[in-house]
Amino acid sequence: MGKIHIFTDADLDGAGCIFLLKKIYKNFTYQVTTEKKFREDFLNWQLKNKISDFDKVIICDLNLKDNIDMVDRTGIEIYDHHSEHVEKRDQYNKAITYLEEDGSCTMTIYKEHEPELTNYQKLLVKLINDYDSYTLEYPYSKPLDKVFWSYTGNRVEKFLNDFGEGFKGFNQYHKNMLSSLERKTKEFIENETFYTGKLKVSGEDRFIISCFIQFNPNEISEILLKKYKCDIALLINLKGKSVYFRKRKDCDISMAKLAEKLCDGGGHDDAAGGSLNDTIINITKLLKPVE
Ligand SMILES: [Mn+2]
Repeated sequence: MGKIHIFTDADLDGAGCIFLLKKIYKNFTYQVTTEKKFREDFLNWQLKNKISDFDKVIICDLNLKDNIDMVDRTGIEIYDHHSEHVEKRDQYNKAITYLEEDGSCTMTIYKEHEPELTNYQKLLVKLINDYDSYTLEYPYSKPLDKVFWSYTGNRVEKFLNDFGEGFKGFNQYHKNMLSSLERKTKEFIENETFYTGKLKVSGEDRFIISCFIQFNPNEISEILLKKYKCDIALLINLKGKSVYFRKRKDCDISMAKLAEKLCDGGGHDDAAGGSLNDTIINITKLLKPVE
């Protein structure tokens, strides 16, 4: 087997893809990127590498809807599950594509190759899929995502070290981290100032809840949506100059589309992100502190 290089997304699902591809291909190089950084990373990689020198170049869990022209090349294999990308699968001519509306890209790869896994490893795949689809059927999937984001440096390697043999529960380090995060989140919800107001989206007034954050956006937004009975949570990370959106489950607006419209972002229907810009700042000016 020749050389393989993989580009994967920076989140838990992207790590799950590497976990499965290791069962399928054993040896490869990989790099972690994001939907936003992909174009630049892929072009930079090509300054030093030629696709034809590789047996294949695999790209997984990245919504390439705006980059199809760049990646539709012989020798490239693409796995993805983002609906906006799947919708455009007919635009590919040369690349081999596995574009399916699965709960996660990890599941897309699993279904395509069905690698031999132990029961613990199958459970890991289920948890990643449960988390990425935000079905949250299993109590361990959310904590698993938190453990993943708690890693510093090379998260994928650390994740593979801890869970390469599958999910056998959390170790003491994971448990300590999770309880400290829980404490921090609780304190944040109790003490932080939140802002609320109405924003017209798709012709209707939507109730927004907003705050500044630096950690745990998924959980904090969920708590806020419930507590303040709002449609959309808009969380702003000033340090990271980024914005995070999450909607309540039965709200009919796609956060991916909203993020794209407001701040050149993207993601999923339930949650999405983008960069902090003037549009977002102007929206926050309309919001008032919750009393
Ligand atoms: Mn994914």
